[in-house]
Amino acid sequence: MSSIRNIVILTGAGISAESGIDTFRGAGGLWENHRVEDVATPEAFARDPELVLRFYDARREAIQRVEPNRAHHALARLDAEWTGDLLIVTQNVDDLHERAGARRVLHMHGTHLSAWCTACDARHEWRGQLIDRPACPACGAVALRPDIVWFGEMPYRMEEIFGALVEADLFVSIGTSGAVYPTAGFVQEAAAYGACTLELNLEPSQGSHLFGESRLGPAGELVPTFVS
Ligand code: BJW
Repeated sequence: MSSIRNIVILTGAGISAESGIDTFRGAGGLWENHRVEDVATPEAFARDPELVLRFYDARREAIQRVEPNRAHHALARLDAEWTGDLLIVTQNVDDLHERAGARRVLHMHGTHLSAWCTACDARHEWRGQLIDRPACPACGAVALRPDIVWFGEMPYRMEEIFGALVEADLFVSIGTSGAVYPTAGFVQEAAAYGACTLELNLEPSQGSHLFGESRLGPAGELVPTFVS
């Protein structure tokens, strides 16, 4: 690692699996027989807001009952100790990186613990339910939705992410299937600008062949070994 100064780490649902949160596309990845692609869209919310809000209320409640695992703690240690640039870009909408102590975390797909008012654009920390259609604390409109990036919407802070990928000496992808864009393209972007690339995943992702190195196994074992 001696020539490495700038690190970008991408995390996906697999890093939280050992905390007890189901991944999206593995066993248990369906919710009441709905695929994530059928509930995580603005069209699904317009068509059946009750279904979508019930889905997110259940997930918001579930993530507050689980704890960070060894992989989250290992990354938090790296974050605390690494003196170069480091950015943990997570697709996850839980707060397990932060609860493990990581500070340099960017939630590109939003977070369960925030509600977004589509009337006045305010964001509010939110731990309870949305199914009762509460009013926005800022403007009073009944226009709150989960602060989650759905299919067809632009992920958050893309400019910052691409800036970090261009500068990265090392890009590490942990626990993500490579089935969703734009994240599936990050490895090629980083490699094109000269980064070494490493995948840590339970099984080969869709873009596994694009990585310089791929290590297979549970994140709770692979990530502490990588960090030490
Ligand atoms: C373990 C493990 C253990 C298990 N240890 N590992 C056609 C072609 C190309 C693109 C498109 C297309 N049609 C539409 C698109 C774009 C679309 C897209 O990608 N669709 C695909 C389905 C094809 N993308 C979008 O719409 C995105 N926006 C966009 O593209 O804007 C335009 C743009 C253009 C250019 C630049 C920038 C932007 C938005 C995507 C929003 C995704 N939202 C979701 C839902 C939010 C969360 C929620 O509802 O709760 O985000 S979908 C869902 O998938 C979630 C995740 O963040 C995301 C990725 O899933 P992830 O994390 O990879 O989980 P899994 O389950 O897929 O994989 C888990 C992995 O872990 C597996 O590999 C396991 O093996 C592994 N694992 N246990 C280690 N213990």
